Amino acid sequence: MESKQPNRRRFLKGSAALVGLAAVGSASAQTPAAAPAPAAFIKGSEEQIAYGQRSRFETSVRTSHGGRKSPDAFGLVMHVATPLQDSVGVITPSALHYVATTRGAFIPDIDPKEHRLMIHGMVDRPLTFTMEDLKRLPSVTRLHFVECAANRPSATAKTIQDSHGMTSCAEWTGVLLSTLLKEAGVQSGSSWIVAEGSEEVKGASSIPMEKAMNDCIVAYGMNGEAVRPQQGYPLRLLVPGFEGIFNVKWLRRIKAVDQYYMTYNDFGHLRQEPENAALGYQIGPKSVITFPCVGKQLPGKGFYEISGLAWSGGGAIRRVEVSTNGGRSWTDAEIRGTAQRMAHTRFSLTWNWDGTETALLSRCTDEMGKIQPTRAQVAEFFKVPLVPTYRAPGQDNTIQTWKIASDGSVHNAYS
Ligand SMILES: Nc1nc2c(c(=O)[nH]1)N[C@H]1C(S)=C(S)[C@@H](COP(=O)(O)O)O[C@H]1N2
Ligand SMILES: [Mo]
Repeated sequence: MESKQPNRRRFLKGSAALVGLAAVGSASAQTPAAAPAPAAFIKGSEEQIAYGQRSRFETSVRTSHGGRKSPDAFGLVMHVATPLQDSVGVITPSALHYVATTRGAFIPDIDPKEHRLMIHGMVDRPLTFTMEDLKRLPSVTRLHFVECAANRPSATAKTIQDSHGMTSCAEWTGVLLSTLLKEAGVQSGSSWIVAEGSEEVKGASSIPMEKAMNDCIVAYGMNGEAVRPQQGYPLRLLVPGFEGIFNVKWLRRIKAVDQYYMTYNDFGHLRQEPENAALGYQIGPKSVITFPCVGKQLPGKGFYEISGLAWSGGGAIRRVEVSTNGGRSWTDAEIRGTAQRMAHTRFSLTWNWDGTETALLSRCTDEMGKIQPTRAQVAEFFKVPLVPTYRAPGQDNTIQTWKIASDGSVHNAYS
């Protein structure tokens, strides 16, 4: 990113900025003081030593999504959202990764020693892999986001967790699916795969062979340890940049076939209208400002770092622009770290709030040159009127607006 690097430096050099910064700490005429000696200490326990826990003062948690309580009265796990309002950097801790089950699921309790992955159908050599077999094969480790179709900007959600928390980003380790398919020898004429999970309803998805042979990962590792049960332990499919439902968890079977197969997932999920269906595959460029965001309270005018996440199914994020005046003008934000392909990318922009009512927006551009749209642009594209209740079809990647009131409270609005 050779974009506006100097912005921040220029900002910090300005004398107005220094006054602003002083207001961030509790500066006063008194002598500055470091933190007092701790009043209490954590007594070591075998458990803490064996598997670490976060501080008891850290309370950020996942919450049920879409009005479906999780777990429900039967112990089924439904949709659960990531607390993006508390996120820093780009990796979602495994314990906070969002969870989606298509119809609610009892999380399978799979013994990895018993688990098998079968590859069959239109292949020369049907194969069965144990977890040990898979771990002997060449591996890849890549940062990728997963996002559910239930994730959409909102004018009414009370938290960003509700509107945008059905996406997370983790470091995934596993074997490229192409390695396994080449080993099995895919027959000419096979143009799709059907990937199937192990739970009672056998969540399954049809995926184009071209994608299967490109960058899909049969993953056993997540953020440096085994994939968590809620994310598909011991094995899940990662289909980078495609809608969440393709990322089959508790993966047990991959069948090479010659056509799209309808699965349990198709009912009520992937629509048949062409524009909906197409939008369900590769996720478009999307970004959201995670600070400030709805529900936060700015203590007063002065210096802030606007920060957010951008991602795209079309590759790496090339550019993020932020507007601090309701979309009238845009400034290039800084990309924090290295933008990875099909991964959350952190951006930020320094901002000196003058204390008046305004609105913050972000929009990103991916390596294909695709730009995140407004709702109005999507409605125009599909030639439908932009009524207040208009929902962009498919995976909604439209811009989210945060309104800043003069009292510093932050509210949401549609773009
Ligand atoms: N076997 C199986 N795989 C599944 C699902 C499921 O219900 N069963 N849910 C899908 C949906 S809808 C999404 S959005 C992603 C969510 O992945 P996560 O729970 O690891 O965040 O998993 C997909 N894979
Ligand atoms: Mo989903």
